[in-house]
Amino acid sequence: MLIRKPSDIKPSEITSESVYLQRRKFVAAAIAGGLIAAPFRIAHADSSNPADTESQLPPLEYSVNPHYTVPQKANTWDQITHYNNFYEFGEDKTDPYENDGAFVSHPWSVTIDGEVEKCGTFTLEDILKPHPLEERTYRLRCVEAWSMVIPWVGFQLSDLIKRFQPTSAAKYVQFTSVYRPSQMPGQRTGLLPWPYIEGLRMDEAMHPLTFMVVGLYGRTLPSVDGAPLRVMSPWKYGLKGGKSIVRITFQRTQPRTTWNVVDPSEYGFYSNVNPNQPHPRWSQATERVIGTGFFEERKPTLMFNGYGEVASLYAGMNLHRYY
Ligand SMILES: Nc1nc2c(c(=O)[nH]1)N[C@H]1C(S)=C(S)[C@@H](COP(=O)(O)O)O[C@H]1N2
Ligand SMILES: [Mo]
Repeated sequence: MLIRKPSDIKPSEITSESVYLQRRKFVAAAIAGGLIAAPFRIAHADSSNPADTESQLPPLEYSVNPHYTVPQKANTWDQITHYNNFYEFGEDKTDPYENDGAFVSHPWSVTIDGEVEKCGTFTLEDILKPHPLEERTYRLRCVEAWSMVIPWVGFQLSDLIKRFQPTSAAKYVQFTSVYRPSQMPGQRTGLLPWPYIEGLRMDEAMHPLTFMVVGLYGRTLPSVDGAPLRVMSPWKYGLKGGKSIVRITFQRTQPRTTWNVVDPSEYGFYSNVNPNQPHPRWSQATERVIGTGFFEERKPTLMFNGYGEVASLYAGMNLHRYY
């Protein structure tokens, strides 16, 4: 995602997608050939076993929800934690795991405010207490046309919303990510307007697929994936899933979400996965499947990322206008 205005960027700084992909493939080939140490495993492996220091993350108590699985094999722990978008730590996919060393996600508190009966600031423990955790394996499709399959641990957002009782005026939910420049080097730059803001329409937030994530592969969520709490609506592009959430605000009006503010022509509020709605600078018809080796697999992108059950949320809406 190019975020600076083209006029601010020296031609020498621009990496075209194809050059970028070639570079990645060179790196992949070098790793496969044993030239350099693997920063993550290239081929699909049976790896729920983290190989790095985050294997120290505490295991969680949860049950597997058999309702939410996908036929594809899940990506490995190392792939899911070494190829991230988390601009608070920098722009490149490897920046989060390189730059997250100072980040502290415990203790944590979350403010619930706006059009809601039970507003206040709560410890993460109080937020989580009534919710049994479950594992759901979801597809993740980034707007940049790559995808992964990820076994998250968490709970349904609708259960949290019901607890806090939004008023009838609440039509949208806004998620605010943490602002902590001392621990997040990307926030010491103007990479994005901080803090990162995302949001959903109320019916999208209440949809059973919308998940509050606190874990990965049965362990506490690594910071690179949005510790300690992040949101996930798997039929939307990954950018809708705000990480490290500190505030949940119920609103009458549509939130001003970060990427939409940065470039409204490229990133819509809805950001539903839609192979028929190209990004202005690339097609969304297919996606690179992360972790499929040197000849990285490309597969067709499915409407709503394959989660067709959400279609009724958008009945009668022009999805080209509301992209
Ligand atoms: N706070 C915050 N949340 C964020 C982002 C970010 O930069 N900052 N990036 C988004 C994007 S573009 C994607 S694709 C997903 C990536 O999630 P993952 O790194 O856990 O795979 O996180 C989303 N949530
Ligand atoms: Mo993304």
